Amino acid sequence: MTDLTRDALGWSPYYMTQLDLDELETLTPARIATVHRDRVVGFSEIGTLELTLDPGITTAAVGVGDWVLCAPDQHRLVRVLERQTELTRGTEYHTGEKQLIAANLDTLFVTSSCNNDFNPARLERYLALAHDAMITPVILLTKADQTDDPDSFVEQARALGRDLEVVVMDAKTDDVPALLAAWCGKGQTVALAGSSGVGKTTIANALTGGDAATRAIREDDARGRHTTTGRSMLRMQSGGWLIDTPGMRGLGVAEVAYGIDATFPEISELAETCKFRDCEHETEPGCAVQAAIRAGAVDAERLKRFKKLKRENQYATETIAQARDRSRNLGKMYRSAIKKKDR
Ligand SMILES: Nc1nc2c(ncn2[C@@H]2O[C@H](COP(=O)(O)OP(=O)(O)O)[C@@H](O)[C@H]2O)c(=O)[nH]1
Ligand SMILES: [Mg+2]
Repeated sequence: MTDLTRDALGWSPYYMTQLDLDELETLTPARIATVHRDRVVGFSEIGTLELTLDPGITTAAVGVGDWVLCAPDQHRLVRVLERQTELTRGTEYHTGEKQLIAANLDTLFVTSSCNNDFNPARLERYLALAHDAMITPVILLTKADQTDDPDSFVEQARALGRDLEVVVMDAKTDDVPALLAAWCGKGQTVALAGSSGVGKTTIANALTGGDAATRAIREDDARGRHTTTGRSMLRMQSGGWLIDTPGMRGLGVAEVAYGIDATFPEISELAETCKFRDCEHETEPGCAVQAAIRAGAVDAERLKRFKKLKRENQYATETIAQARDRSRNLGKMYRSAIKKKDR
């Protein structure tokens, strides 16, 4: 891919200020488009670069969407720049490591359909992950053509947040790029999250003008082995970038307490005014949340889901903390064993 400016790739002062003068003169910024097991592909002002990693940088430490500095003559990736946002999943319970899904996203399209797939708890989970990462969530409701009452789905979706943007569509026949233009302009980066079958690939294809589903597979076939993680950054026709990852289904929540509060602002704000700091919002005296439920200002179902998500997050957060302790101790043990051997 050629003739791309840094701005077109999503560059901003946030990244620029991380460079010192020397780096500015000698290194080239590139945005990671694909991560393979042993090397990565980046887009830059001077074209597409195949990069090998300096010792100390693993493909686990660099993700699709990352801004990096590289020495293009040597095809060398030197440094990963600090991310503006990172979407992670907390699945690596044995090590406590968070797995990066996408770096430097501006918008997460949380996708569901106007049918049985519509599940408030699942949508709130994605909203919590997005809010926690400071990524703007937008709810996309597909299959508007398969219901008599798309408005009721829109209404239910809007109730899942404050000032939450909701876009309803028939992804197969509507002008999807026009409907999503506000988030897909030059240099903007988006990703699609949602269950299998809701229309993510259909929307991705409409935005990129290509066949996103088959592209990743072809990359594998060409080499005769599975060399990609299946994650890549695709250019949208509107000038933005779509990060296409298979890791967007069934995300667990961990260490996203802030994001959960931000997803349920009507509850978390009231909770501050409860009589007891550790109020469980059940039968305690002076509970502002229960009072609001009685007054009809807060949805009792939202409270149930808020509490459930909090519990899940707390459990996962503790499990991860324990795993981190364990692997830290294990590391200490190995190091002291090696020292003893060397002596
Ligand atoms: N009727 C209708 N079908 C849709 C819509 N969006 C997607 N589909 C169909 O739903 C199926 C699953 O879509 P796909 O994009 O593969 O979903 P993904 O698993 O989320 O990537 C395909 O057969 C699509 O053609 C829509 O808005 N309306
Ligand atoms: Mg798909």
